[in-house]
Amino acid sequence: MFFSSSTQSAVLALFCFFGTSFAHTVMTTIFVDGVNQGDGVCIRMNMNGSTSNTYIKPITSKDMACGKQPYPYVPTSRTERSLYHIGIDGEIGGSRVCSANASSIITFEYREDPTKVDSTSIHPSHKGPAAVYLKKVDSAIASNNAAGDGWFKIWESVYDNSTQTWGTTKMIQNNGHISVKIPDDIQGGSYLIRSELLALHAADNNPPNPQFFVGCAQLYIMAKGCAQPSTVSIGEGTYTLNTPGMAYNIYTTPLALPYPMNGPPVYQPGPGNGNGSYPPPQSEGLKPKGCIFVNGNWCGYEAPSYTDQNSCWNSSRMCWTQSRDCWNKTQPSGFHFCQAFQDAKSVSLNQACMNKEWTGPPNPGKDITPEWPPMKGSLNIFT
Ligand SMILES: *[C@@H]1O[C@H](CO)[C@@H](O)[C@H](O)[C@H]1NC(C)=O
Ligand SMILES: *[C@@H]1O[C@H](CO)[C@@H](O)[C@H](O)[C@H]1NC(C)=O
Ligand SMILES: *[C@@H]1O[C@H](CO)[C@@H](O)[C@H](O)[C@H]1NC(C)=O
Ligand SMILES: *[C@@H]1O[C@H](CO)[C@@H](O)[C@H](O)[C@H]1NC(C)=O
Ligand SMILES: *[C@@H]1O[C@H](CO)[C@@H](O)[C@H](O)[C@H]1NC(C)=O
Ligand SMILES: *[C@@H]1O[C@H](CO)[C@@H](O)[C@H](O)[C@H]1NC(C)=O
Ligand SMILES: [Cu+2]
Repeated sequence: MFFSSSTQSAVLALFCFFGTSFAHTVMTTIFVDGVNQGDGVCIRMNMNGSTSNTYIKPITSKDMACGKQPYPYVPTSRTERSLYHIGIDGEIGGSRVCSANASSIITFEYREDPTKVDSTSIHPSHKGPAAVYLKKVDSAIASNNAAGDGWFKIWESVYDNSTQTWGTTKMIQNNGHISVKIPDDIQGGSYLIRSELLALHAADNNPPNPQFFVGCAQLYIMAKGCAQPSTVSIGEGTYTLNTPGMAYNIYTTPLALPYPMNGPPVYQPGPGNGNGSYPPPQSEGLKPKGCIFVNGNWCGYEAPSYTDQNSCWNSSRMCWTQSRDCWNKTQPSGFHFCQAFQDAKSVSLNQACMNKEWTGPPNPGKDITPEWPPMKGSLNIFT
C-alpha cells in the first residue's frame, strides 16, 4: 500500500476493488558478477500471478523463510493457470541452481510487476531496511529446506542518518538492485540465498502492519573456506508484532534512532579465503542437456524430428503439450516468455504441417532463449 497510515483504510478499500496485482514487489532475477541469470532462473517465487508481489502474511508464518507456501488448489483453465500458478514456492525446490564463487557479487532485482523487465522496483512509500542471508543446504533443489535453522546474515542496509535514507530507498535509487558479496571464507557447496525487504509505511498502524518481501535463490558456491558462521532460525514464530522494530513509526521527527534492526548481526568474514578444499564440481541444477529455451526453472526442448505427415502432426502436438507445461510451471516473471516459446515452436510447427512441409523441424536444436538484458544500475554494494 502506498500511503501513510492516515489514509490506510481508504487505500485498502481501493485495493480490494482493483486487486493487489502491482501494489508491492517481488524478487524476480539474480545476477552473478553482473551476469543476468534470467528472469526466475534459480529462483523460488510465489507462483500465484496475482499475489506473487505481496508481503508475507502473517509475519509469524513459515513463509518468512522463502515466501509463500504451495497452494492446494489446482487451476482448471489456461486463464486460471496464468493467474493462479502452481509449482515453485518458498519451500519447493526449483530445478535450476546458479553457479557462484566465494567473493562473487550477487545482485537481486526487485519489481513491482514481475512480468515487466522495465518495471519500477517498489513504491517510494515503502521505506525500511533490507538484508540478505545465506543458508548452507545439502541440496539447493530439494524441497522443505528453507524454514528453520541455518541462516546467517551477510549484508544489511538499515537507515543512513547522514542522508536520511532507508535501505529500500537506496535500492530504488539503484534501479531496483541490491548487490552483496559472498563471504570468501565460507564452505563451498549448495546454498539458499535470501533477500529481505521490510516496508515500514504501515508499521505504525493499529495493529501494526510491517510488510516483509522475501525472495530466495538456489546457488552452488565454489569456495574452500572452513568458517562456520553462527546461524539463526527463520520460520514459524520467528517474528511477531512484538519483535523490536515491527511497530516502528517512520513518520516521527526526529526518528527514534538507531532503528532496532531485526535478525542477527551481519557475519564478518575472517582474513584469507580458507584452507579447506573445494566441493565437487556442481552436478545438480545445471541447464539440462537439450534445453533450447530457458524460462525461469522451466526448459523447452526441441520438437521431435519428422519426415512425413503423421510424424509432423505428432511433433506439433508434442510442442503444444510443452507450451501448456510452460504455462503451468514457469513463475509469473516468465508468463510472457511462454507465449514467445509457443509462437516460436508450437505455432510455427503447426503452420509448417499445414503448409505440408513434412520434414523438420527447421533449425533443429537452435537455442531460442530470449536474450536477457544487462543490468541497469550499479554493482556497488551500498549499506
Ligand atoms: C491467488 O491469489 C488470488 C488473490 O488473492 C486468490 O483469490 C487465489 O485463490 C489465489 N490462487 C491460489 C491458487 O491460491
Ligand atoms: C569462478 O571462478 C573460476 C576461476 O576463476 C571461473 O573460471 C568461473 O567462471 C567463476 N564462476 C563464476 C560463476 O563466476
Ligand atoms: C541524525 O542526523 C540528524 C541531522 O543531521 C542529527 O541531528 C542527529 O543527531 C542524528 N542522529 C543520530 C542518532 O545520529
Ligand atoms: C590458513 O593457514 C595459514 C597457515 O596455517 C594460517 O596462517 C591462516 O590463518 C589460515 N587461514 C584461514 C582462513 O584459516
Ligand atoms: C510421437 O513422437 C514421439 C517422440 O518421437 C514418439 O515417442 C511417439 O510414439 C509418436 N507418436 C505417434 C502417434 O506417432
Ligand atoms: C497443466 O495443468 C493442468 C491442471 O493442473 C493439467 O490438467 C495439465 O495436464 C497440465 N498440462 C501439462 C502439459 O502438464
Ligand atoms: Cu505494498
